[in-house]
Amino acid sequence: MRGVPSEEATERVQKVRAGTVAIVGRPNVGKSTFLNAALSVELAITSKTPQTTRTTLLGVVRREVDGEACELRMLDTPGLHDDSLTALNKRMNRAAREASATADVIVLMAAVATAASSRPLVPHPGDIAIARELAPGAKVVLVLNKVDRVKDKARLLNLIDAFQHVRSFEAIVPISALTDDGVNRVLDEVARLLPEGEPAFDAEDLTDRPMRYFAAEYVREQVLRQLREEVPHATTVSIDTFEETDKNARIAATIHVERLGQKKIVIGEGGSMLKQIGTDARMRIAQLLGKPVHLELFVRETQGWRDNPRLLEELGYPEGREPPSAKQAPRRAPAPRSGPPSRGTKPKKHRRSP
Ligand SMILES: Nc1nc2c(ncn2[C@@H]2O[C@H](COP(=O)(O)OP(=O)(O)O)[C@@H](O)[C@H]2O)c(=O)[nH]1
Ligand SMILES: [Mg+2]
Repeated sequence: MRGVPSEEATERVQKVRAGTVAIVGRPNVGKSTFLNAALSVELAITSKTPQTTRTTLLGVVRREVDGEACELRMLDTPGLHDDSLTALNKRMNRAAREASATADVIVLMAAVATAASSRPLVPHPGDIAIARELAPGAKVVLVLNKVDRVKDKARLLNLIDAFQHVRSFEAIVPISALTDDGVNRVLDEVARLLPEGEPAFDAEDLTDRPMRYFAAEYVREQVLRQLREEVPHATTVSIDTFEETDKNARIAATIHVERLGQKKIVIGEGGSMLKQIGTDARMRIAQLLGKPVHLELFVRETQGWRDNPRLLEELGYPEGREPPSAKQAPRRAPAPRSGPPSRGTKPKKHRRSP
């Protein structure tokens, strides 16, 4: 027999939604910029060079939508591109396809072109191909990014219409990831499509990748931003030592390139380029770690690493990656401020770089 209802029974049970969200699209449309805007943290590396992102990166976004607590496990993916070039390109495309095949919701990102205002806006053929290849039953939100480039927003209607002829979308949201316009709307639309389920991550977790992964990525980001043409594509970074105390961190990293000429470019006149890369990367790593960083860089010629399966494994580009799970990570990057990342209160120290 039951007496007075217990406190637990009378407490309102809040529904929880949780799931994975794959961000897919062509290279350079702004997928990583969008992830960073969603997190309010510059976690992922971004640059003007296509194929900046080479591995999937998880960022955990929490928000309350319609009175329900939601955990969005967002997966930034490499851009889908022609992969006839190297084994690395094949692995990048495979990572993106695996993420979209296993995700609960897909964010298909396309960017508006900088077409003359007299010409109608049309989708890039690559966007159409990707939209067609997504599973017919998949829940897809189409995000049209870079609308800051279009003054007359009515021009977007033609673009939206063209996409709707290809497949059905749960929602279509025009945004500017760069100016953080419309990002919240995408997150709300996506959250509503997530299944009911338990959160997989602790409230303070931002990602499942360890800090040394970001240290390597932030060095590579500076190579991408400061050098042109073939050097960024031929570059990868490995961490030799990573020692962290309460007060600071000491990191030694090697920048691998494929040829002697590239090595000379990365080092620069009297070591000036390497010095600049080191200074900028160190600041970025220190920001995420929240403590001073001592960074030592080496440059090495590692011939043919992009086509060598053993070297690709060693350098952090595995054949396939398991879908994210809370158990996977030995050490996670901490959220760089107290409490779970919430939108709307962007701390100054995580300002976007130009
Ligand atoms: N104008 C404009 N540029 C953007 C926007 N979002 C991203 N970008 C730029 O597009 C380039 C590629 O961005 P990134 O996020 O690395 O693209 P990804 O390859 O799809 O991950 C970078 O130079 C970004 O600054 C946007 O909303 N508007
Ligand atoms: Mg990217």
